[in-house]
Amino acid sequence: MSERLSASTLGRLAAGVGAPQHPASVGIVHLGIGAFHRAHQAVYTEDAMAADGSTRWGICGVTQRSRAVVDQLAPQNGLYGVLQRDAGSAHQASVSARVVGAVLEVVAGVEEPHVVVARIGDAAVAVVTMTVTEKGYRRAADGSLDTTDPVVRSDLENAAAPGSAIGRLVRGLQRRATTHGTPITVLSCDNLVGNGEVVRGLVVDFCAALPSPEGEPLREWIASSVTFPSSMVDRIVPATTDADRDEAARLLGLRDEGLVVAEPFTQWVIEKDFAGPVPAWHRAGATLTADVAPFEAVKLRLLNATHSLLAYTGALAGYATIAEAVRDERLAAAATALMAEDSLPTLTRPDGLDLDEYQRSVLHRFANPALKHRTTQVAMDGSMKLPVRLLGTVRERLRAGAEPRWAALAVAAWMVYVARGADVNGTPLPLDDPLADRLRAAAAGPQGGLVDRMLGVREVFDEELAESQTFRALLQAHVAEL
Ligand code: CS2
Repeated sequence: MSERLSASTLGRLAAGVGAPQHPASVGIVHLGIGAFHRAHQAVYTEDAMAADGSTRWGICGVTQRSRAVVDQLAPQNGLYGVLQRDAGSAHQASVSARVVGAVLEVVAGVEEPHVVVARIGDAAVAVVTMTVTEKGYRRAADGSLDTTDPVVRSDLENAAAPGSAIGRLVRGLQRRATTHGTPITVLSCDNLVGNGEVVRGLVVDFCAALPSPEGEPLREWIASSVTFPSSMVDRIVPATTDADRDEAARLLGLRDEGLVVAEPFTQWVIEKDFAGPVPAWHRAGATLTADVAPFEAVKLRLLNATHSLLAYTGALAGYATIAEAVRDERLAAAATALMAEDSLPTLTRPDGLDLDEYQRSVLHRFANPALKHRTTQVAMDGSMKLPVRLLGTVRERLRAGAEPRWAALAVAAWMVYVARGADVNGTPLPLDDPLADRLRAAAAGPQGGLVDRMLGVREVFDEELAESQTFRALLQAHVAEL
């Protein structure tokens, strides 16, 4: 049994493993320190510090609900490894490892909400980044803040112990506003359309729901001192397994409970709208631009949409991983057609991006057999993901008089996934979704009425989609075939 990775054992790190930076202080608070943040923004931040020699961009990572990441990282002084898995040549996958030191603190949000508020309120902190997943924003069906949500309600009433991501953020901003008032940048890194605008809107909703002597001055301060740039993030980061940790122990020479695994590809496009200083992310490979929207649409509608198609059709067909699903010729053909026939006509080409090459690269990345990205992992939270990655395409194609056949296949496969709850071999498929009970209730009943019942779930399908005869007919034909 090898020793555990930490500041005191770092000297024993195996030769050839990339060594970490040592930031001197915290300059970023990150809400939602899951595997994705550790393999993406934290790596860019570490590389940015290495590029310009700055040491002020240590990260204070906050867990949303569980304290698992605190238990993984606190005994390791925030250090963790990133295992990069390349598909490699036909015979040999290759793997490389580095240790990242950008995370200086990890806070369990549920246990220490006051620490989160104080950290966001700290004048040395200039950036809050967020990966709280689609459901973590607690939006109502119309996209506004769900003020009927009990956690949001409690955050509105009680300033001391906020439990929602938006509550923590706004209470931290309030601390800044009422102490030193130093401007700050809030940067969402979740897969949402216009994620910066979304967060700004939710923050404004939160302020508006506060009693006006409290909410109004806060809203004004935020309008003048906080920016909400949008950003597009991309890197495939499957859930870490025990086998990954065992392999990392051999590679690092030290045991690492905070390990994350990722593909070689990584991309970050950030809207250049900062309220104060930010790390030199552009020197670490990030693209700063005036308009993120075209990049974001390309990523959501080509990559994420196709991911969901492969996840539902693949899981139903009994494939455990995305790489296995995309090796099935019929599924690969459907994925290719979804991108080329349905998504592509809705996209504007971002400067410097070749969209044909992009589509090929998506399939190539999905086919990486070393990643073992589970279809059921991508299938999670379908009710939150489908509207963002598929239904926009469906709506626009229908309006253009076209039949979004392949996007409809993805949606139909999701409906069947929910209804059947098992793959072709009878192996159960988990329904991990905040609306799980509602979806199960809608799916129950004869298969003939499945599409109608599912289209009635207003949190997912608006009236326009639910009433489209074309969409309904496409879904019915696919469900009958699946
Ligand atoms: C995936 C994404 O789980 C999912 O829904 O589609 O997490 C995907 O791997 C990332 O967005 C890639 O950047």
